[in-house]
Amino acid sequence: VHLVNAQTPEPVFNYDEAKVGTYTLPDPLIDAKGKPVKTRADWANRRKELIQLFAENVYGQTPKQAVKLRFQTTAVDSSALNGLAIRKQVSIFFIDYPKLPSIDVLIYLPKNNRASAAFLGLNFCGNHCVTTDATIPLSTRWMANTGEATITNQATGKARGMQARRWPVETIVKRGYALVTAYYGDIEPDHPKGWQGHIRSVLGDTTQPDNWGAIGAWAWGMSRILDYLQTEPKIDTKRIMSIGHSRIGKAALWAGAQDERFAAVISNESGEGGAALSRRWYGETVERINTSFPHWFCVRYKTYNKHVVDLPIDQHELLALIAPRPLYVASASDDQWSDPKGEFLGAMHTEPVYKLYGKTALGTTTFPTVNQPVGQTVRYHDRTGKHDVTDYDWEQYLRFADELVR
Ligand code: GTR
Repeated sequence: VHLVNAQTPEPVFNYDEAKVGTYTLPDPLIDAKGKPVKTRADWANRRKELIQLFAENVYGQTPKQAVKLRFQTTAVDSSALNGLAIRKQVSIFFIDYPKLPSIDVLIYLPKNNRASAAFLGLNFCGNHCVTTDATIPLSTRWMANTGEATITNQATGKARGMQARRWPVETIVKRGYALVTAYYGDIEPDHPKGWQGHIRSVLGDTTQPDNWGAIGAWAWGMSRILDYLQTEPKIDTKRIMSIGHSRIGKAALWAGAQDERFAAVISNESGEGGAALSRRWYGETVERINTSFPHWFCVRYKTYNKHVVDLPIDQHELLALIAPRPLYVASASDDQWSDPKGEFLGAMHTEPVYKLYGKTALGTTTFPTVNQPVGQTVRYHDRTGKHDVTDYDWEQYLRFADELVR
């Protein structure tokens, strides 16, 4: 992964369950005025309130104005992946902001007679790193330096296919799903000054403590890709899933929380500021993330660095905003920095909200053993291995999609 700021964990990070401490989580079904949320209609209001609370305190406000888009198909290959798929490349331009770079979308479509469900997820290192396909243009956008693959913040030929292992395109397409991806740095390069020349330089208000951060921008970008997909006849617009790993997983959750057109959300090791409860003192903390990555969240989030208990929300409520849609939260047992238990508990505490819809969320309060997926409308696994996206993870996501995103 690309660490923009070196991670120098200090003072000492807690990895001892006995030292997590006690905490009381805010109740998603008690509104800001202390009134209980009893019906789906009540929840519809509470939902808006929670989105506002996350905007004011965590991710910043997503600008509401509609932005005019122009979609330009730059390439189509009707026999990609040895004839298995249609590969399409589409650039999204901003009509009123011609200086902003386009979002360059790479799409693999199964050759079906019907519209396909799709996984929509941003990538870390350019569309050229998702596949070894040498006809995909090498992105010229800013990239974090990673040895030979990126030199002076530019991708080199060595970057081709670098993260192909994380994107099993062939398997996805064979299972009947489309894959839609774009480089997250097209929306905003991942460094403190990355907002300059990108969407946050033209929308939002930088003087405000709840001006949006990079995660907000990435989430917004996912919704703009979704806007494009609404026009793509080969995609079933009612079955588009938001998916993301780690920091991009945080964005995938925030995108799915705000934009109900996403039919389901998959969070792969999103950790702090994603699926993991903030009030647990375990692994990464609010203070650490705000220090390592000051540009990710709104300025007000930093005021909670030493006062996490004062947050009016916790991350289980972000997950609850996906209800009643299917949600997958995944952890890895060697990725304690992301706090697997905290991610499990985040998923678990969505239960009362799904219940309002007559649905079972996780349906268990027992942290599962490794490689044992659990849950119903909300699913969870803690696989063995490190911070990554593996075939095991995709196997579970495909089954989840087969069963729940029909
Ligand atoms: C880490 C960060 C995590 C996670 C991760 C990643 O350095 O502390 O919150 O976002 O990066 O994106 O891989």
